[in-house]
Amino acid sequence: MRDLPLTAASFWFLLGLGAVTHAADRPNILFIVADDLGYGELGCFGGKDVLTGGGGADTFQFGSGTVTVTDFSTVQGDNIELFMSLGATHADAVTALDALIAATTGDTLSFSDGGKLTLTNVDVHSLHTSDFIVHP
Ligand SMILES: [Ca+2]
Repeated sequence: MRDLPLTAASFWFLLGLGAVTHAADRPNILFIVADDLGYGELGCFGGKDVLTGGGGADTFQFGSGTVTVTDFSTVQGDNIELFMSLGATHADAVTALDALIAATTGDTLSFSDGGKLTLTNVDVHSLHTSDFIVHP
């Protein structure tokens, strides 16, 4: 019987094939433990996300979609971290956010990508850019 030459290419191919087979053998399973959570409440199924903080300083994170923060408080030092591009630089992003705050009446910030962030019982117009963490 003649030995097959094991070239570097065939070695890496077989190694990669083994990795694909191995990955397919193990499904990815994510367990989410929650109390009283229905499928319609998840944002991925069209639900609205509701965020509630605690009594101290909280950072609420917002990237897109429809999100309601129920207890935002500047007195407690809460802030909102925005995961979206509002400008090419940090200064541009802050300027755009400042303009958005100035143009907003009521409790909902509406972003150009369709995202809506509602701060229950907060007049968004009273907020400052320092209440937010922005990224370019
Ligand atoms: Ca808080």
